[in-house]
Amino acid sequence: MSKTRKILSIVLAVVMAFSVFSICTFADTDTATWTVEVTNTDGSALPASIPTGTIVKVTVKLQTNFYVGTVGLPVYFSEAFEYVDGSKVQAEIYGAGATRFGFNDNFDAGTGYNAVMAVYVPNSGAAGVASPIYSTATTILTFNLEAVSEASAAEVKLDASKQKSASNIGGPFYCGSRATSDVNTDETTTGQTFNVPAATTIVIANAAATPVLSGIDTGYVDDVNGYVYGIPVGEDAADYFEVENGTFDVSGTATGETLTVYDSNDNVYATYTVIIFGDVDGSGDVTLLDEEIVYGGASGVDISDDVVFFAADVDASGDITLLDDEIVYGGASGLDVTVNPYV
Ligand SMILES: [Ca+2]
Ligand SMILES: [Ca+2]
Repeated sequence: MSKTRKILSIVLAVVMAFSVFSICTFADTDTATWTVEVTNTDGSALPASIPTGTIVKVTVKLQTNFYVGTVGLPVYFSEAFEYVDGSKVQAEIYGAGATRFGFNDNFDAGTGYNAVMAVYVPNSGAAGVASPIYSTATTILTFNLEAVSEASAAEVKLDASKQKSASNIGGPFYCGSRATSDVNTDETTTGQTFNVPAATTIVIANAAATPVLSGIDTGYVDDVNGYVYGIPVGEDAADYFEVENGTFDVSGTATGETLTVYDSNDNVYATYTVIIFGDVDGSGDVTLLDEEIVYGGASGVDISDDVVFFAADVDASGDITLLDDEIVYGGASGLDVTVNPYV
């Protein structure tokens, strides 16, 4: 038995002892309203469908018209989800340092579901310990789940049938009620009305396979710089690349244009900047206008644009010199400029 389980067992034993003493007391006007929210981990709304591998955040809130006693909170989720180890946060219900916690991330949920079980017991000897009334919905538990397999309607839910009651005394879902904030007074653990929300259902789709962009013929993918090059002047850049597990388009064949890679769900996966060596002004060909810029760079004019600099360094030396200018001048005069000086 792990240390966590052992502590949980002790806490549960304490809870059971409470329930034995409290079973004769009913408070049928007491109402607890539970709320379950499933969001992205930053709290934003989930999209209509999430891919496997997505981490979602579950937030459980409680609102009461009574002073909150011992709480047992099982949260159920379809087997398409798995609890993310270490992700749970339990609220200090009875004041800072005045709450004893139990948590089981592998609670017996029955067929078709996994579950976590959170337990809160006031530490009656702690300074400042008091039962609160939650007059507004108050977060008492958050944890994360990972979507691990495809599902058309994966559920996250509380289960009203698990509520502790006179006829279901072993029910794990309960919230003790007190008449005052004094945690040393008797509490009732059955008889409260629980308002439990309908299950939250989530569509989990298989994650798109990772797209892989590669060059055809002289086409070259420079993943370090985010550039694509190796395209002869006057040729169509689209003919020099291909994508496995996706598609791509390219905005034009000139320095500074963009090649965009999409996954099989048509989501943008990556973008690259097109480089045509010697075409430093982005016109798509190599002319004396390009040569002027390279000559300026070789003469000490600062070329601060990384893309322009890369296209002007046609000998791949790492700086702009008169050797680059000579090559670009040749290109403007009809000679070939290498499509990839890095190979
Ligand atoms: Ca040009
Ligand atoms: Ca150079």
